[in-house]
Amino acid sequence: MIVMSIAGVDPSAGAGVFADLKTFQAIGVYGTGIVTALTAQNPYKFFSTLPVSEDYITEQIDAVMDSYDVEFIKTGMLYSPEIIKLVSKKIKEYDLKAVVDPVMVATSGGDLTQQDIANALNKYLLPNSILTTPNIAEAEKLTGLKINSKEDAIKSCEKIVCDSLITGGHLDGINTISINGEILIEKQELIETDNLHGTGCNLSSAIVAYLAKDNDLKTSILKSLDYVYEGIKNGNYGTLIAKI
Ligand code: PXL
Repeated sequence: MIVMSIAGVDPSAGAGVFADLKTFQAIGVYGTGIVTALTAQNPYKFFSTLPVSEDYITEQIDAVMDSYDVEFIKTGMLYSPEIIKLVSKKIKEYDLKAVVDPVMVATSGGDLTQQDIANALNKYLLPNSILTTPNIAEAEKLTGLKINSKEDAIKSCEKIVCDSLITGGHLDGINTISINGEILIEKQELIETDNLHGTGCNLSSAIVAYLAKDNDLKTSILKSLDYVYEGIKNGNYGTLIAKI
């Protein structure tokens, strides 16, 4: 059970590849990590981004695929339309099942993408993916539809070109799931906390880990929503990391 994260590095390790690896480990799968960009940030402040060249991202993916048998991957911060294109090419080349966290803006307001990447995600990556996990703002960018209610979220979910989970942290805890055209609503209580940095990263990597452990997509999503919820309650992410 070897999985892969293709994402950016957050050195404070609440988000990005480092966080993904911790989640893979916690759920019991072996994680590999492809770095698309370095960032300098902490949960409160974003300083800067240093993208990795497309050639070197390609070399990292090929190096891992050369010796590991990977079936499920997640993608996080992909930074540019060019990186999105190369990742979707690799997904096809290696027949990978991808869960896409369509990362666009950091919680701390940092520059996680070079420009508007919603088009490139819709055109190149999502049609070749098994699931995408946008939050409300990302879903609005992907679909062009405003989301103010459960009904709006359902419409957006149905418009996204692959199966989708629109997370409900900014919609009263209402998570909207669309699998094979079927809608499922999973409501969670909101928790009063500032311990939210990286929750999206950890959610998508948990889904990949549960998929690799032979759960179906719906079960993997529901288990991952619980996993992240417990993590938020226990202070496992960004800001309260010292409590571990
Ligand atoms: O959660 C979005 C995200 C993804 N990837 C990296 C990040 C962040 C948020 O800060 O830093 C590298």
